[in-house]
Order: sequence, then C-alpha cells, then structure tokens
Amino acid sequence: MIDLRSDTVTQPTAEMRRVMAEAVVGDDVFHDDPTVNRLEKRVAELMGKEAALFVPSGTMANQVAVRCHTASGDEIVCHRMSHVYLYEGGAPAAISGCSFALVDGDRGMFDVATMRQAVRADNPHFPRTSLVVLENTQNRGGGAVWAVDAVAAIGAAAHELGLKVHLDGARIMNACVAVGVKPTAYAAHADSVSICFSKGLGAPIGSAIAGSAAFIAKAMRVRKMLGGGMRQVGILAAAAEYALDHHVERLAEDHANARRLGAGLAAIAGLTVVDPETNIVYFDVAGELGPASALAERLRMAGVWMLATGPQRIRAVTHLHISAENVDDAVRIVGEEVARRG
Ligand code: TLP
Repeated sequence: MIDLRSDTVTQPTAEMRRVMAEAVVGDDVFHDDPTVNRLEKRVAELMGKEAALFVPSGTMANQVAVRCHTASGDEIVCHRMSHVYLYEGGAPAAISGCSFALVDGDRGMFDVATMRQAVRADNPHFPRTSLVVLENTQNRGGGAVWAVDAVAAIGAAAHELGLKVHLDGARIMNACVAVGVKPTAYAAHADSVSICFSKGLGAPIGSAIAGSAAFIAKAMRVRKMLGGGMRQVGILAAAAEYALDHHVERLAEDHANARRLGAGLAAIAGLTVVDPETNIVYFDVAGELGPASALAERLRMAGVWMLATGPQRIRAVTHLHISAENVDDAVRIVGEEVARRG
C-alpha cells in the first residue's frame, strides 16, 4: 500500500526507536524529565523564543495558544482554510469561548489590508478581536509557504493594533527547507509558534509551542487543564530530538517527490493539480470522472491511499516512507483508474 493520506502516517524508524528506548526520563509534570527539558530548550532556541513546552499534539499546541492569548467572547482572525478553524473540533469555541472572523486569500494566505478589515472596532456591540492565527505551511492551501515579508507585515500590523499573533507551524520546517530560512525568520513576528514532530519529521507523537517565558508559564497551566501534562514523556521527546537531528534536511526529498507526483497527475486528462510548494498535493477530479470519494476508494483497492477532501478534490501527501519509485507507481495507478472510468 502506498499511503499518501498524510505525513502523520509515518512510523518511527528502527534508529528512532532505539533512541526512544534509551532515553533518560523523569516525571515531566515535576519538570524532572531531562530529555523533555533539553528538547524544550532546543525548541526555544530554534524559534528564538524565551521558552517552549512539549505537548501531545498540534491541536493542543494551537488550543493552548488560543486559550492563553484570548478571553471568552473574543474573536480570532484567520483564513477560512485554517486548521485551527476547520479541523480542531470547534475547540476555540468550546474551550476558549471564541468566535472567528474568517478571511479569504490565495492558498490560505492573506495580506495586511484583509486582516485590518477583519479586526473589529472597539465597541461594546462587537466581540473583541484579540488574536491572528497564521498557518505555515498552509495545509488546505496545498502546503503553501508564506513569504517571510508577508508574515512580518501582518505581525507588525497586528501588534500595532494590540493583537497577538500565533503561528501554526505544524509544518514550519517544511516551509523553512523550501524557502531556505531559519524558523526564527517567521517566528520573530509571532507571539507564539508551534511545531509538530509527528508529521514530516517522522516522530510518532508530539508537538511543541514556543513563546515568552510568561506565555509558557500560562501555557503550562492550560496544558495541565486540558489533560496534556505527561509523565515519563522523555521517550517521546527523544524521538522529537532525533527527528530534528535527522529528518529536517531530508524534507527536501518529500518536496521533490510532491513535485514529481504533481507533474505526473497533471499529465492525466481530467485531473487539475494545485502546484505543490512543499509535500502536499491537492488535485481536482473532473465531474465526468465521478466523485472524488469514489475514485479515492478505487485507488485504495488498487494500492494507493489518498484522501478525498471535497466532492471533487483529493489530497496526497509525501513523507519519510514515500520514494520516487512509489510516486511513479502511484501516478501509473491513478492513470489506470481514471482511464478505467473514462
Ligand atoms: N493535520 C492533519 C489533519 O488534522 C488534517 C493532516 O493530516 O494534515 N496544524 C496543521 C496545519 C495541521 O495540518 C495539523 C494536522 C494540526 C495542526 C494538528 O496536528 P495534530 O494532528 O497533531 O493534532
């Protein structure tokens, strides 16, 4: 099975498992886990922030940020294709009592003027706008990468308006490898930034959030409240450290494979590909080929697993376990299944 559903499907490699097995651990709720402490220090440095916190998932990273930066009744500005809005079970409303002001823009990104329009005037009739969330890379935008300048401009305007900025950096290392910048280039313009180790970086579990020392002190309480205070979690922090040591530069291979996949799919009549910028490939299936879900199901039977993410849209994500040869096989199988239907 060529599993292209997500980069979250990766399995820890033998070497990563060895490092996990040998990790020195302690009770992290008592701050006793040296491996977690080392990882958090490293993430803080990587992001150019005072402190960082290990959390179980990217969703918790985002929700901790939302809860810390907002008060009940506040409004969050983000793109309508953002993960924090679309895919987190309504958590900002449920956990933090926040509504959203959703904005539009190419591939999940937006500019300062668009952001400004979404910010409410200070008037008791309106919710209080308190937070802007950016996502880099932008998942639904096809792994789109923000220009550093664009993030800087939004950060500056948001701060001038007294708003906080959270950067959902689930795939920030993909963005950095694609553009050739350090994470600090983006993180410098945000009050908090997350990173996921369990996506393209190949760890089994875990994310981190970085920000000021005061923010992280608050975040620690929210993490506990959400049930994310973990004990001998150094075994997972060790996987994250291993991922940062060994799986960052290789993201370029995933990006090359995504381009290869995009080009192969684009050559199949009836498919329209969103040009991949990193490791996520979206394509639209022409109506006469039937619904995307039916094609995705036939592909699965034929050995290629992709996700139908809309009536005519399919997503395929390259990762650690996908080779150029797998991509060529996947393209051939998609071509055969599309032709069978036609
Ligand atoms: N994204 C998953 C699904 O939830 C859609 C995927 O397969 O792409 N931010 C971004 C930008 C994400 O893409 C994801 C996961 C998260 C946050 C949440 O991370 P987890 O799954 O660790 O909670």
